[in-house]
Amino acid sequence: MIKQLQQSVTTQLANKQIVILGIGITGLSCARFLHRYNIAFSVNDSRDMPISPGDFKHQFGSNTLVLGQWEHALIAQADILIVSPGINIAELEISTAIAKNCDVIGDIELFCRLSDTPILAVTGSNGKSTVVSMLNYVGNAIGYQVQLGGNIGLPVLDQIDKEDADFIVLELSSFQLETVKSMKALAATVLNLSDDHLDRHKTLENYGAIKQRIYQHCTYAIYNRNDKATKPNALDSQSQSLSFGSEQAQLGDFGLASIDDECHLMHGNQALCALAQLPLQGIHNALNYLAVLALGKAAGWDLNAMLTSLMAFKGLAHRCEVIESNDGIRWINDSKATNVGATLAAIEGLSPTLKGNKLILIAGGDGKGADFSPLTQALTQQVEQLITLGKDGRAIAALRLESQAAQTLHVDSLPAAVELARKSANPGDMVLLSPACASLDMFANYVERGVVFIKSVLMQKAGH
Ligand code: UMA
Ligand code: ADP
Repeated sequence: MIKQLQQSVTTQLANKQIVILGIGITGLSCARFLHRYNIAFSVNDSRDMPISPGDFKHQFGSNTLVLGQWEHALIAQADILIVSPGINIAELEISTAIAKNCDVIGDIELFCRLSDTPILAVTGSNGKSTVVSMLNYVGNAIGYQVQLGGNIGLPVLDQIDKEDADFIVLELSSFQLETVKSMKALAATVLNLSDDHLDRHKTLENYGAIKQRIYQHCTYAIYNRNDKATKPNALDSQSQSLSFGSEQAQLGDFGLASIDDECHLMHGNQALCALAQLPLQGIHNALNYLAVLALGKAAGWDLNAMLTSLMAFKGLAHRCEVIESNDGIRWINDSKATNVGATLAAIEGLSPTLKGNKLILIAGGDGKGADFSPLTQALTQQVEQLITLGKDGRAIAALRLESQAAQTLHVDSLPAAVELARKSANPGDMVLLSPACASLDMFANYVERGVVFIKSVLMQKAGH
């Protein structure tokens, strides 16, 4: 495999002018990869000091580094431009500099051109990290060599020459899919679609069309029957489709059914197991389980073996994560809910467990241009008290009824929100941090936001 890879790299990349845009996680992995294979490249990053020039020289020798602005002349002479996902090439400063015949790609596209490892590809507005982590866990547990890469924070070019893998599971964001052209996934899915990243993609239609690129030339297209925007618009004649959804499924598809008053995962009309037997609860997680089973089935994995190992998968931090607390209040950290769809899923998934107790929601942050109105019903009917913060917190608060004004408060920090929630919560009540917004207006990322939340909860518990 490595020998083959060396050959493909030489054929496709030697003697080309290669410019990497952005030197974050992705850009660094691209630079490391090219350097490993002795391919010359330049890097351009518009920030002043994303890496120190000394560090760059130490790692990458005499390859060029230009920082502090977009360098038109450098971009213009590129044969291949490898763009980091967070960089919007529609920005005039970049788009006007790109030469007509330049091959504009991302690290995922480069990976697809160089590797023949079968790909299980996952996108969607929510649930990507949960689904790819479960799939990776299950695949390895049942005896395959499975790698995990992509938007989850593991750049694919760091994986490409590690060891021969049976499968690679890719988490793909819309930013990454924008530059994907030649992926031929063994199985691909769009889990769901709701407003996200509209500051870059402008409309939900455009965002949805970018997500659809995951299905290009795939063998199995797996879609969510409950969300028609996930259904493949067009498929190659040799592609097959499979689906999952919250109602009873047709033969071969995946669904849910109530048996003896208990929700069961189903494959066609065959009951697989009760949802209650699996660790992650809520309808959104039931759909995640079905997506994992459908992807694994498409890869030829044994359904029963998958179910057995799914029982041991405990879920990821910052996604509806219960904070261990002995004050009787149910504190839930859902800091990863960076869009409206995730917050709706949390409220709808957790409300049935309230059993008459009240739900206090902490929400707000940077809404990335999203329309918050799909939250209206949940905010007015299921949330007793709403505490908002951040840049767009007041826009979320505005969805509440006038009669709820006394129970709708805006604060200027997350510890202040926790303090306020603590004062009004009684044992049995739930305090849910599920912001429906990105964290970047107040925190480095959602992890820091989640950690601040947990610390504030635990500090109060200790009586600080
Ligand atoms: N940069 C510029 N000018 C700009 C913007 C960025 O020069 O206008 C430079 C920055 O100075 C920095 C580099 O670009 O040096 C950062 O590149 P990037 O924003 O693409 O981020 P990476 O560090 O490469 O991380 C990216 C993904 N980030 C984004 O898509 C914003 C990571 O997803 C991903 O884990 C990683 O590649 C590996 O694949 C993060 C994310 O927030 C977790 N993703 C979004 C999401 O999940 O909603 C899409
Ligand atoms: P992503 O990688 O797409 O951001 P995560 O698995 O990290 O997805 O979860 C992000 C947020 O979405 C969390 O708040 C989580 O509880 C919620 N979530 C997980 N699965 C789903 C789903 N299928 N539908 C809606 N929300 C979901």
